[in-house]
Amino acid sequence: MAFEVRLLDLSDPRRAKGELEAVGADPAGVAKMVPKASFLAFKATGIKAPGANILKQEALAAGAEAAVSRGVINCSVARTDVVILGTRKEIRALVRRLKPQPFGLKRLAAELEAVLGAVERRFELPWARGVLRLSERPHIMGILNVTPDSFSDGGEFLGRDEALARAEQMVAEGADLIDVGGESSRPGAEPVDEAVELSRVLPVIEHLAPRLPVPVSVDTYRAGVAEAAAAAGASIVNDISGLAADPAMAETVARTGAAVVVMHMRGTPRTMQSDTAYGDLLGEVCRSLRESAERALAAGVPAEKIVVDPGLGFGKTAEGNLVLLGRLGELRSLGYPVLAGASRKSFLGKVLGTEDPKDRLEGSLAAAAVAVWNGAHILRVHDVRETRRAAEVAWAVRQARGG
Ligand code: HH2
Repeated sequence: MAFEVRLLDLSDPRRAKGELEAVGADPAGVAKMVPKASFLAFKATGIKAPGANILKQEALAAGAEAAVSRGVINCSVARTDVVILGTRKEIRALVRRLKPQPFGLKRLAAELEAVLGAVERRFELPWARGVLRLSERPHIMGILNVTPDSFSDGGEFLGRDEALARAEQMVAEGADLIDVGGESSRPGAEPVDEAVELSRVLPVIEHLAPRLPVPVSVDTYRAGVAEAAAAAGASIVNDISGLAADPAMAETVARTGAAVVVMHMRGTPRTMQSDTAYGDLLGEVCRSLRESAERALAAGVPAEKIVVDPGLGFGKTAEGNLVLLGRLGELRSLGYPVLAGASRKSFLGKVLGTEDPKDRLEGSLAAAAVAVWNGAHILRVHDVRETRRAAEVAWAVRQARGG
């Protein structure tokens, strides 16, 4: 090849700047060209047909593209989903053009602008004794199940002393948070009484929270358990129902000052595997997480204390979990840090052909590396030392690549 033509991956603006500077481009030109280097794609739903016609025209005028249902031309459909394609520069121009337009396009412009901002946001999660700088490196949440029946480690850490020893071991291995759970949420699990859940988690959290140098979270969907756990020193409420199971949960989280992880799940652990078909998996997960986050905000939880989680293994097929992991980066549009919990789950067992959750370490580490590569901020895991090391390598590669 006389001119050595090759591909460049300039999706990150910093990388684009570096490559443009490397050819000696004029600094003013670099500033103009960087927004043309990264290509973005957005999906929006329920745009009114007349609005979609205008959107299409304005997108083309801005140099971008908008794919709409063919029925919008003669208004044979009332509304359409749209896919918007363009460089950062073109999308910004489109936003400007949409702002004065009717049929909901002003609102669409605002939402596009919000997502553009969300994608670049950096996150810090405050807790009573410090701040977790979530954008500076991947954080590891060590799992402490004080249950007799959790799918991979049930019955191992039930006592206060065993629980403390296990938590201290995980912190020594590099855990940045410890997640204490008193009810198994494995597929098909029956709920336990609130009193039973409390009797499992409270003594452990009371004992752990003042002794550990890292924040403790409580894995519960019950407001009563969250309230007592926060009073006992828990800093985070990890709610697998995304604040939907208990109507008092959002307000309880706000009042206690705890942070919250809102996870996506369809149904309950008992029923979730009976309906795993989605028309648009990513769309539904994003919509549901946005609703959960809005529930938290409306109750008074500050935005900086909200974390979102797609709920790997909760009401999805094995294939669906792989899709979610591979497309995890799309959750950035929500504007909150992302937690991923793939550790030892059965979709990994399916790929590896292993029924035994403890025989899924390598799969869990590969999933952790993919999650970090795709922008996960927190990994919820059983094997802390191994995940920390795998995550560090994935993170180092990401940094070397330039974001
Ligand atoms: N997974 C489990 C439980 N809680 N919380 C969040 N935020 N994300 C998850 O992916 C998640 C979770 C299930 O795993 P585990 O705690 O190991 O098992 P069990 O529910 O059987 O105790």
